Amino acid sequence: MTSSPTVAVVCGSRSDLPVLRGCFDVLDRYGIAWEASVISAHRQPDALGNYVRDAEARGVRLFIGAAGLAAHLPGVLASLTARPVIGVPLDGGALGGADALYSIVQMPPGVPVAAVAIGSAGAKNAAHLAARILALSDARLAVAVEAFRAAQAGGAELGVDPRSEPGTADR
Ligand code: RP5
Repeated sequence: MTSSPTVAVVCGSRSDLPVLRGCFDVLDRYGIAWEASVISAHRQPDALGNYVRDAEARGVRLFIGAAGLAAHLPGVLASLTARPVIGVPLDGGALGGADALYSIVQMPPGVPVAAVAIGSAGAKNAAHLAARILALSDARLAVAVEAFRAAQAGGAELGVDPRSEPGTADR
């Protein structure tokens, strides 16, 4: 690879890709160049090391690692690079993603991973957090982040009547 994206998204399996759709959409919305790869920390550890070294050399500034089950991928990414790593726990097994969340969030001191929520919400927030980190040194991105916050703030609804919402009685 010769291109130089800003963000590298790595997931542990092709089966993880569908839930990451929101991550890619948000990165696109901010105009952040990204690339995605499928490299398992358990199944292809040497390939992961080679990839991170190559990505850094090409100018990748931040890594997003997404994995389910015993989700060591984000932590191994953080062991291979000094650049920020955001970990997305995925719901891939009997424990509903709590297994991946604990794996990602319980990093030893000195090897930090920023953990986001399980599944698609976390996938989107990984991209939003990446934008906020990169915006610290990117004025265009800082404007885009503030524009998103302003648009989101416009969604408040005052004086709603919950009894008029369909299906609320069943919840
Ligand atoms: C993890 O194991 C992957 O990130 C995936 O979430 C899970 C299952 O992988 P596959 O068996 O679908 O390849 O490493």
